[in-house]
This record gives sequence, C-alpha cells and structure tokens, in this order.
Amino acid sequence: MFDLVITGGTVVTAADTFRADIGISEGRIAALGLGLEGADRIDATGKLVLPGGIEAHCHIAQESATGGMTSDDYTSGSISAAFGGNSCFVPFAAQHRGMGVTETLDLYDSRAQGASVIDYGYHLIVADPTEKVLAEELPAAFERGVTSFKVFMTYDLMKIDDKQFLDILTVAKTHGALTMVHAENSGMIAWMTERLMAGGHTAPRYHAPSHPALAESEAMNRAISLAKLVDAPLLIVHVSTPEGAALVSQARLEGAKIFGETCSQYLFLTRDDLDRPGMEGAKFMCSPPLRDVATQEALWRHLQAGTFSLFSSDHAPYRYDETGKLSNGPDATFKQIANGMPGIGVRLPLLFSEGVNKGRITLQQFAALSATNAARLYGLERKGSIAVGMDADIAIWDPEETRIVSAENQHDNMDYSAFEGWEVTGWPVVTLSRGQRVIADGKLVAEPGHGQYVHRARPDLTGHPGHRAPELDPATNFGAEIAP
Ligand code: DUC
Ligand code: ZN
Ligand code: ZN
Ligand code: ZN
Repeated sequence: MFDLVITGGTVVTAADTFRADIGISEGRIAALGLGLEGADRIDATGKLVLPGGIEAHCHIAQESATGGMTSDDYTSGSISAAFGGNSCFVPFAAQHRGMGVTETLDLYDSRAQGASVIDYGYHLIVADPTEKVLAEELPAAFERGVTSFKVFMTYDLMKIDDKQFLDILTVAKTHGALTMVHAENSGMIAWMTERLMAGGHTAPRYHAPSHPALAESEAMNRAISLAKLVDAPLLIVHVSTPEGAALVSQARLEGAKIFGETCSQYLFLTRDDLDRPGMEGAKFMCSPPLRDVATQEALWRHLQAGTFSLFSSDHAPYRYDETGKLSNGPDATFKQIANGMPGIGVRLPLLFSEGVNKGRITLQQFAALSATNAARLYGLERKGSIAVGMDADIAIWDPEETRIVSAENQHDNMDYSAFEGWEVTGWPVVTLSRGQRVIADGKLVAEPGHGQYVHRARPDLTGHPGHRAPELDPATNFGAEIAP
C-alpha cells in the first residue's frame, strides 16, 4: 500500500511513453506497475504523466547591479512556476562587485527559506572574481551545493574580462561545476547604443538593433574558445541567433563540453513585438533581443536536432510601471529600461502547444526539455524523470485543455504577460512536489515553505570527452603543468 497512487495515466519520460500507475511513498516514486493501490489516489485517466518541470533560468528576488528588484519573490515565482507544471526551479543568486560569494548565497538563502512552494537551488552569478572568491569562496559555494556559476561578457557593472573568465572556468572545472555565460560583445552594444542615442533613436524598438546578432556570435565564439582552451564545460544561456546555435552545434560535434540553452521568447516572439505604440514595446525588451521569423524557424530546427540541451523561460519580471520598466519615467530611453520579460508560468504550455501539438518535437523531447536535461546538467540527481527511487516530482497534463494566456492567470506579481491572448492547448492540471500536491483542481494547495533547498551535485558530462588545447597539455607544451 503506497501513500499515493496515480492511476490510469500515460507516463512520458525522455526515453518512453507507456501506460502505468505510479506508487509513491515518503515523497519518492516507489513503484511503476498496473493495479497499484494507495491510501490516496489521483485518477489520471486520459492524461499524460510527466516529470515535474524544472525551470532552470529565471530571476527571482534578484537585484540588478543598479539596485532594481524583480517583482517576483520565491513565493510568487514558485507559485507561477508550479501552475505552469514545474516542481523545481533554479533562479540566480547575484554577486555584485564588492560583495563576497558566501555573503551573496546567505542573502539568497534568507530570501528563499520558508518562501517557496517547490524545491529550489541557485546558480551563482560571479561579477567580482577576486583572489579570495577564486581560491576560497567558489569552492565553498560548490560544497554547499551551488554547482553552476554564471558570468557576463556584457553590462559594465557585471562583465568580466577574458582572463577572469579563464580563471573562473578553471576553478569551476577543478571542482566539477558548470560555468554558464551571457555571451554578447559589450563594445559592439555600447557603440551601437551611442550612435542610436545620438540620432535620437531612443524608443524601445531600437533596443533590437543596439544588440546586433554579431555581438552574440562573436562573444559565443570567444567564450567557446576560452572553454576549449582549458577543456572546461560551458553552457551558453539564452542563445538567440542561428549563428550562435551553429557554434554550439559545431563545438558539440568536436566533443567539446559545450551546451546551449534557448528561451521561449526567441521561439515565439519577434522584434516586431517591440514596435508598439508609445512605450508598450518596453514589455518585450530582453537581452539578447528578439529577432525575426527566420531566426525562430532556425532555432526550432536546432531544438529538434538536439543543439539545445535546455529550453527555459528566462523569467525576468519587471512590471510595466514605475517599479519596473518605467522606473526612469514614462519617456525613458531603451538604455534606461530593465531587460527581461515574464514567462515562468507559460514556458511548458507554450512548448507543448507549439512544439508537441504541432509536430515539431516529440513527447520525449518535451520531457527532456521540460526537466530531464536540466536535472542532469545541473546535478539535480533525484529529479527530472519518472523512475523508482526518484523524487515524486510529477506534472499531470491534460493534452486537450485549451486556455487563453493572460497576465491574470499567471499567478505571478506581474502586470502583463508577453504572451497575452495566446491560445494554448495542453495544460498541466496537477503538479506534485515530492509526492505532495502543489497544484490541484486549479488551486494552489501547498504552503510556502514546502519547497526545500536542493544541494546539487556536479553536472553529468557523459558523452562529452573534450580535450585540452595542445598548449595546455604537458605532452605537447614541453612539459609545463599549467592547469588541471
Ligand atoms: N540576462 C538574462 O539572463 N536575463 C535577463 C537579462 C539578461 O541580460
Ligand atoms: Zn543573461
Ligand atoms: Zn536570464
Ligand atoms: Zn541593452
């Protein structure tokens, strides 16, 4: 007799689709079989039973370098994520210059503890890689289960230079952590921005040309080269161009430990969304920016072909009011408007509706992109699949339910949705976290604090052999030991 059984559903994993009941005890999946009995039961007849989603790129209770705060905290962000079929999320903990890493992680612990309805971890943003950070604090972060570090190649207050990047890649590699990068060429953006501003082109739509596609591919090529030099794993987040995707694909063909992520907005929106009357376009400002229809199609093909390991929302919630996008007034220039848009609650429904229902991806790819790949890359060892012994993190989907996306049904703290009015078929109707209902019957039924911090393991790099550049290999550099 199990604590809970899910009966009658069709189980979908990254490998298979099969009919089975799921027996859950003490928060874990205890059995897959037929005719299972439990003290409690969820009837999933006619439904798909998937691994609970893992939202691995979102900005929650995060301050920008200039002090602006996202409008979602660990409570509202986790609730919106759970309504969107996620059982776990991994937001960022942002170090700013002058802050220590341990201090940063303690701060985010204080924001997250007792607040989330689903399990969580953090990626650490490293903006100030001092000697102490490199020698002591990054290893200590790894020991506390923070096994992914993000760096920026752009933004004056965040960016690191190539040498610092190599230092971080090397420390991360030594400890088994994964480095993530926001790859855009800072000088190109600054140069374009200066000229656009000088010409009076300050409206939100000019944010798109201010971040040229070449800024992404140049920086990605450089980032991949740096990672290859030291044979370190690297994930390029929010890839927005076919040129960038091709660089990931090429590096993977070579066996390098290079991974790519793309995000909802690059598949579903275009820069035309920025070109709305007044300041409305500000809602669609994100970095890298939205591109065009040909780009969307190319990114879909890369998603189909497996170039991208991850598909994320990049939920960066800044409201369309004076607390967020318009904090510099109603006439702010694009340079003064926060970058990012919400979407944590619609990532998976959009991917299901536009991907699975339209025949662009298989159910197995959907499961992989929902959860499995993020679990393996980010060391969430007991999450991301439906198998005996795993956490009972499960999303039950009604593949036929159609809803219209609106800011009102997103359960976040936002005053707009970038996908307002989209008709989406296929919705998660039950979300379980460690065997407990978080969302059921259209309602939130878990309390903030149910979600626990997950101590993450190292990324699973199986199948990515990599090799050091000859200049770093003692066999071919006259015996110099330079880096591990
Ligand atoms: N990078 C992100 O990852 N998200 C929002 C904006 C940005 O620059
Ligand atoms: Zn970024
Ligand atoms: Zn982001
Ligand atoms: Zn910008």
